[in-house]
Amino acid sequence: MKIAFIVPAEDIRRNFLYRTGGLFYGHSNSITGPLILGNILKNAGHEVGVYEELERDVNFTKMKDADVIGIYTMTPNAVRAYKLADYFKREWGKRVLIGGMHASVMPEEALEHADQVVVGEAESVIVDVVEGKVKGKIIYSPVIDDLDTIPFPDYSLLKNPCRAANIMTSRGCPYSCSFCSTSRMFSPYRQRSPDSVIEELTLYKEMGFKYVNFQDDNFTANKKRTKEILRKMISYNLIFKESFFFGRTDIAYDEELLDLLRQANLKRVLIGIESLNQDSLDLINKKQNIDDIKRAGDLLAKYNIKLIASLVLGLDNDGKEEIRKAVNFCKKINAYQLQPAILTPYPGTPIYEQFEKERRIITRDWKYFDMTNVVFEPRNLTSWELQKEFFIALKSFYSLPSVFKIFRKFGFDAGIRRTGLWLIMNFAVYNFMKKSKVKDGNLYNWLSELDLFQRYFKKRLPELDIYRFNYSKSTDYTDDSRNASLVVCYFDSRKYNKRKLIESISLPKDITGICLAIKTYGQNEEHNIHFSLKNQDRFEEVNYKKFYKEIDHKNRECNGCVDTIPLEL
Ligand code: B12
Ligand code: SF4
Repeated sequence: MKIAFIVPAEDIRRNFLYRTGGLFYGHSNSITGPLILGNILKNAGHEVGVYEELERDVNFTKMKDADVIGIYTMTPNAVRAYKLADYFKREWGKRVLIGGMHASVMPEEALEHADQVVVGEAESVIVDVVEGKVKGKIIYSPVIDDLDTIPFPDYSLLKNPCRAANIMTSRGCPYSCSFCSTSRMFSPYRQRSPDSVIEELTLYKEMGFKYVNFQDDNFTANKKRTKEILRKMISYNLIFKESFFFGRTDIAYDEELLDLLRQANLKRVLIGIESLNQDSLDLINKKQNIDDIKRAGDLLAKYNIKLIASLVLGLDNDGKEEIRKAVNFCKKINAYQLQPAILTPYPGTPIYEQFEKERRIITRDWKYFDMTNVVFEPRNLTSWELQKEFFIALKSFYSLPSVFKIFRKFGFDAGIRRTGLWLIMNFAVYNFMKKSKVKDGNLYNWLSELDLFQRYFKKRLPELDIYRFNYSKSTDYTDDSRNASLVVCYFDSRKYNKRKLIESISLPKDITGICLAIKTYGQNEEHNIHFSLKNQDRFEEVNYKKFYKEIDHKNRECNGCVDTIPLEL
């Protein structure tokens, strides 16, 4: 049989800005799951091709003769995955399988677009599923106890360019930070033997790969095993060009490990610093303290290992001040790169459960769940403010002076990359500001408008202290609005009857509820925005012009607001 695997990428990650940023950030590399599954299927006599959309657009006609199409999902590309699956089923009548991170926690949702869904690590069931021997709609695949028994990813199956081979020497992580999805998807934590790792590295050397990334969620979790792998790499001369790995601040307590990492050329590490606020670290169960972070900054510099500092923006105990303090710290210690990640409630994590219970998730449009967009209501800032903080962090870290510093400290190659990132980040900030003013239903514009109205109502009706916002383009917000004092919704005025829509929002009687319905998508913005006040049981149509006048849209200030909202960063 012919099988085509697809690793999709959303529109927002297939644009010029993102792809160019990716070029400066690192070398093209792949998700390994489909390459492993492809290898298993190849060994069972099938013909397999793996296509990834991230680096370049895929010519889908090439898979028109496939008997089965297998689609990988992570949450931020689930929408694209479903769109492709629907197309292949509807237009080509193909049999479609869906698996991966997102489908494993939302199998029923994925099944709406596929013939079968595999939950979890699919190695032990993939052949039977493809060959039609397993007929269930949702198949729960058992975890692989002994990782040494499964084949390596087969890069010859990959139909797009790939400069760096990814190796996973373990699955999962012994820690359990509350926002982390991989430690849950790949649970329990399992490790491969150093010999099996060395065999895989030898293969990549023979294939001519110059770059290898260690994509384990926590490569240094078991230091004894990591050191054994590193020693073997050094003695067999399995050294690649500046390998990347994920670690934790605890590596700084083991100088022997740092020395081996340096010798084996694993000289680029992404570490989750997350926050410099101990309460926040404790809240997310990070099991890390401020001294650990500071020590890691010092020791990595001593051993000349480049630190990619990852911060989580929007934790419940953090506000603007804490975020800026953490960014400044990363600048001060000359971190090689900064990865500000907006807190994202991925399905299947405790943070998702918590926000779901507290009704703080403002959109379920999965494409925004990529850690660069705000999809929830933070505690100490508005969603818009947090979105701005993300770009402020990028702009302040990837500044022009930092380019010179990087040239001096890390050399020419790193300097060129930083120059590229500086340019891209400035473009990204410009794009963000531009989009936030364009009323086409995009998330940035929606968050900025919301922020204005939020302030307006807070000033006007201070007795209302519950403000709930929901990003939705249809009527599916009704359930979420049940406990809300203020509901803000966008909807297409051409599709929905406004009065019917407003009446469908059932606010409890004991709350003086307000329903603010903003209509977009019209030609004339002025006539398409309406406010409706629900006072006790009665909806009142509020004179739009009177309300709107009080908001100075040009300067993005609102006369009735608590403070002003300058857009410039
Ligand atoms: C390598 C990697 C990348 C690479 C390559 C991506 C690419 N070419 O598309 C880079 C660095 C470019 C990248 C980018 C991004 N990534 Co990434 N990435 C990873 C990483 C570290 C390893 C993936 C891997 O090899 N896993 C190991 C293998 C064994 O697992 P697997 O691939 O899931 O496969 C198993 C099962 O899922 C299943 N399976 C897989 N596919 C299929 C298909 C079928 C049909 C079936 C039946 C089963 C099945 O069986 C497999 C074998 O057991 C993961 C973390 C992780 N541990 O998975 C993050 C991860 C997947 N990435 C993540 C994110 C958020 C992103 C970005 C959005 C980041 C950003 N803001 O830009 C982008 C999106 C890219 C895209 N395609 O849209 C998140 C996703 C979170 C979530 N819960 O959905 C993860 C989990 C990291 C994290 N933060 O926790 N990524
Ligand atoms: S240490 Fe990293 S990989 Fe491990 S649970 Fe925390 S965030 Fe996830």
